[in-house]
Amino acid sequence: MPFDNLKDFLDRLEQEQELHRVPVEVDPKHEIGAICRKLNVTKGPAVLFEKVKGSAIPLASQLLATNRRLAVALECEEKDLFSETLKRSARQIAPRLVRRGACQDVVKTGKDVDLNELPLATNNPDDNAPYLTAGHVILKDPELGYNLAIYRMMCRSRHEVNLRFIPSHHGWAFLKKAEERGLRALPVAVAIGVDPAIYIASQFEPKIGANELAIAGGLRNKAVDMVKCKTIDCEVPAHAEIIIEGEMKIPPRTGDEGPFGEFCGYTTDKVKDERILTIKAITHKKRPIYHNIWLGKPPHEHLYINAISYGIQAYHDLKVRYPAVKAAYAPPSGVSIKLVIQIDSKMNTPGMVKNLLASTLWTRGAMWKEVLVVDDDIDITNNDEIDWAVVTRVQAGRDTFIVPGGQGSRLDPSSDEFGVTDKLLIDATMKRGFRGKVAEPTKAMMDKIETRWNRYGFR
Ligand SMILES: Cc1cc2nc3c(=O)[nH]c(=O)nc-3n(C[C@H](O)[C@H](O)[C@H](O)COP(=O)(O)O)c2cc1C
Ligand SMILES: [Mn+2]
Repeated sequence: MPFDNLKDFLDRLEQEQELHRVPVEVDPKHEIGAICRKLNVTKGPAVLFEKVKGSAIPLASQLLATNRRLAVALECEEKDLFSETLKRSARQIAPRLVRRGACQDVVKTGKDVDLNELPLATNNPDDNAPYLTAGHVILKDPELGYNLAIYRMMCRSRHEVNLRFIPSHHGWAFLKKAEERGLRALPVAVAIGVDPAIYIASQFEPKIGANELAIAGGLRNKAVDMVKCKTIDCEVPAHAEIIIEGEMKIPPRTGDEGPFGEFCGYTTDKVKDERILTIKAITHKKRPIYHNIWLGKPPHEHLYINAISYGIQAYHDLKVRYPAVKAAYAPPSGVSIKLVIQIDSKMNTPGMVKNLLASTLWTRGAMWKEVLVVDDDIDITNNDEIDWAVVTRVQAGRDTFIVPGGQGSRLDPSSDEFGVTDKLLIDATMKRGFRGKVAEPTKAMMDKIETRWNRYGFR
């Protein structure tokens, strides 16, 4: 059964002993961020801060910060996360319009709009201001349809935030379309606190015009119900906890944004001139829950979700040319610029892996800085196994390649100011002449002990 809203998901997490409630008051400035950092390092539970200083609204964080919780969100086994997400994201179910939504139980417009009523966190010490990090931005265009993606927002005042559209992401293209159509403003709807399928779908990067809300429908196997916004021409998930309705003027007004602790683990030192979103309405449930995403030094949840969503994208790009590709994963410690590809070892024909490695350079916006290909006995979600494959199956002179000075991510602080970086490609598969035979119990024996596990007294 799909989750109908964030509260449903929190209830399930609580049943699974994956949610911790904090009853004492916490400070959204730095204290919540420090607790999130510790929970990331210790692989602790999701957390609901019931009393946040300065706000009447509780704050949930760390929702999907482990593969275990991702598996709870997708109601599958942890070991099937990649294959299930691949299968379900391909089966798209379009959102449908409904007349009423609990997200509009309370409506505040005009002078009543006050972002300070939300428990916006300042997660890291160098962040310039409180940031809204879990705003699911929904844009609509007559030709392109809907787009769903999380874009961070820096709080500027009671009714203004900076909204960061980068050229490689779709918000930018939707704004350009609105400009071409001669609109005087781009309507921007922001949903905070949604069913985890929508959160996960927001991190898919299908080509422009593809609808991430339909991917969410596929992931949850049920259409997302949408209601019309109160003040702008857009629709939002009816079950969301909180909705922000706003407009980006055309041409946009801009203002300083940053510094901010980025997903790659570093604070960008640059303050950038970014677009400003003017908020026309805030609507919410009667007793809403706010959602915060902590970003900074890995590990953190953004990287766990993108490990799968970006892995699936690379998989689709490569599978058409290389049928041997079985799965792809962007390990969280590799901050979305490291890719691990698993191949069907029986199909490892001479030279194929080298061609495959070279072909990865253009996938996912050419962001990859390190790419490994491994055999199908390697669990690509497990760094221990990946390291083992590298150290026992690679001869560096023969199996690694460097592509000097390629285009990569500007957020990698070791690249130059244009994001130019060397790329490391590693064939970590067993090649002809490999002398090892893996020492482990048979599959039959492993299956047998699995069925007896409780009888041995293990949990
Ligand atoms: C917490 C968080 C903050 C993000 N902030 C931004 C941002 O400010 N700008 C951006 O372009 N992408 C940001 N992203 C990444 C996008 O949400 C993600 O790449 C998405 O799939 C882009 O979708 P699009 O191709 O439809 O634009 C963020 C992701 C997360 C989880
Ligand atoms: Mn998109």
